[in-house]
Amino acid sequence: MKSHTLHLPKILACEADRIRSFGPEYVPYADQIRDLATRLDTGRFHLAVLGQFKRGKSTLINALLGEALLPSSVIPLTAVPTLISHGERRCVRVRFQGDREDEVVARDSIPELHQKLLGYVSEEFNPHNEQGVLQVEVTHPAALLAQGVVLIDTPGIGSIHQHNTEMTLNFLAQCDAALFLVSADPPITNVEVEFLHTIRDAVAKVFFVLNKVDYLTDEETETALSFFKRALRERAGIEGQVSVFPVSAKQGLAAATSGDADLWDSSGMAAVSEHLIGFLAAEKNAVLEDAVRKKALDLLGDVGLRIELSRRALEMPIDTLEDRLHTFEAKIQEAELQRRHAADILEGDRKRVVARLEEMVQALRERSIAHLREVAKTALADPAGPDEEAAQEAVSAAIQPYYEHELGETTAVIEQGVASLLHSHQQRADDLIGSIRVAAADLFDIPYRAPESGGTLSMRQEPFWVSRKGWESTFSPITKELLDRALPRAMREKRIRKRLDAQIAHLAVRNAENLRWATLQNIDTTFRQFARELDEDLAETIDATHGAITAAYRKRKEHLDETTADLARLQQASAAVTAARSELDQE
Ligand SMILES: Nc1nc2c(ncn2[C@@H]2O[C@H](COP(=O)(O)OP(=O)(O)OP(=O)(O)O)[C@@H](O)[C@H]2O)c(=O)[nH]1
Ligand SMILES: [Mg+2]
Repeated sequence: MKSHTLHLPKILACEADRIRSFGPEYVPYADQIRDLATRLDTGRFHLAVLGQFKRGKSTLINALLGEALLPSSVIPLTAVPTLISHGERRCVRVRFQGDREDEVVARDSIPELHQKLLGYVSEEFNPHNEQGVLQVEVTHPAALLAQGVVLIDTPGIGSIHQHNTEMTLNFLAQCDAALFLVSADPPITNVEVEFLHTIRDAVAKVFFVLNKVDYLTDEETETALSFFKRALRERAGIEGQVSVFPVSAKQGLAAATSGDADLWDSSGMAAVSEHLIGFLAAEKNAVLEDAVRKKALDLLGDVGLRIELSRRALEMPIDTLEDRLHTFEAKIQEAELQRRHAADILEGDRKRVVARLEEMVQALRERSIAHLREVAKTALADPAGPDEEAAQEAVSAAIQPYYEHELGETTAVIEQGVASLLHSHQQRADDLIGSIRVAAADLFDIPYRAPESGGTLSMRQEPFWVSRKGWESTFSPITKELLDRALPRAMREKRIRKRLDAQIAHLAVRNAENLRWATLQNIDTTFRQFARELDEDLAETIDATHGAITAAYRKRKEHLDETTADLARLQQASAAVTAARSELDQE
């Protein structure tokens, strides 16, 4: 498999150069093939370290990096996802929600970077993520990262800090694989089992790690491992052989920082790290390469079709050519009409998604009022008598976790709905575009091979909500004006309740509106981009087929044809493309 890695980019680069030499109309194909080669070189792979709070996620990443860069602690700590990718120098970039500019620190001193991270990613110094950090990006020279993997430290789930759980759940869509950590001290919990179900729905590949085995004897480790594997089978529904890596991340980190190879081995970290490197070198590339190879074959198919169309158009009797050109133009007109119908349906679908969102927001408004009133009611039920300020505080504290959860749920529902709608539009568009190619090939007697890649690499197949910027609407807390409007404390409970109710209703409307607005923007952008890309694809296909035929036709009409030379050139190009296709086919 590794030989592919060396081979494929070279073949692609070579073909890109050759195709470029066919003429200016072939340059866009050459560029796309070159992009595919680059994509192989830079293919980034998101590997998230996930688990309940305090299982040692940050420590394990530090062990993999070989130094104590990420903050870790005995209290729930990581509050913001940290993405660590390869770079010559250590650098920390803090990205904020909204318009605030990134903060960048590039230093070689680990304690300084550690301190910087502590200020932004930790629950202690950035409680409830009050600084509005979106995520933190770190570059680091560790060898593992040079493979194109991005390690992601995530906030632990299930702690008293509910917003940390939400942050991680909302982040899952951006992960390609996960390292799921449990620890030897408490056995696997229900929260973990439930979380695992969610992870497996979202992520293609999960590795399992049992951490903190330094607390256990060898015998106890064996017992803990078989208990964990059984739980994975029986409670998390994971079938077949599961391998679980027993490790001590803490010892691994000590080994890495002191350069103690024996301890690195016995900590279990050597096995984890080798396994990851092996996986990245083999499976990761295999998946990416297969997609790239298919896409390259499709592009070569397009180039071949274009060449053959030009060739036939130069060769056939001019009357026949005119005839077929007419028939083909009628086909194109029909396809354009169908595309307009499809655009109308797409617009209708967009409106239906928006209507669904409006319904969800309406329901959320009502639900959130009920929920927050319940919070206020519980707070007011203090036996010492109703305390308005305490109730307001309780409501304030409940707002962020509540709306974060709701945001996650709304996103999931809308995302899924949009994805399946666009998927069927995509299929219809692929059929339409395919039918133009087939018609051209049929009319001009060219063998036709249907595309293989099914758009696997095209952007619109990627998660639609790739960027969550703008999603993290700042949840409105109780504002100063609302508090100031509050009357003196010595009021009867009923009046307090009434005032609180009004404040809650106001908050519910504002927060639901924030969520509605951010989601609406995402829906609109997604649909607009999608429609634009379909139109571009259609225009490209028409240019490749109709453009090639009419160019040849014009040449002949204007008696510009040096047909023999042209034909010889095209024949050569066609043979080269056929050879390249069969080479890629055998890869
Ligand atoms: N004994 C032992 N302690 C460990 C090990 N790994 C981590 N710890 C300790 O466990 C505590 C939590 O470690 P962290 O790395 O902060 O855990 P985390 O999963 O990142 O925690 P959150 O970010 O809060 O979810 C720290 O006190 C670590 O020193 C281990 O292998 N053995
Ligand atoms: Mg952590």
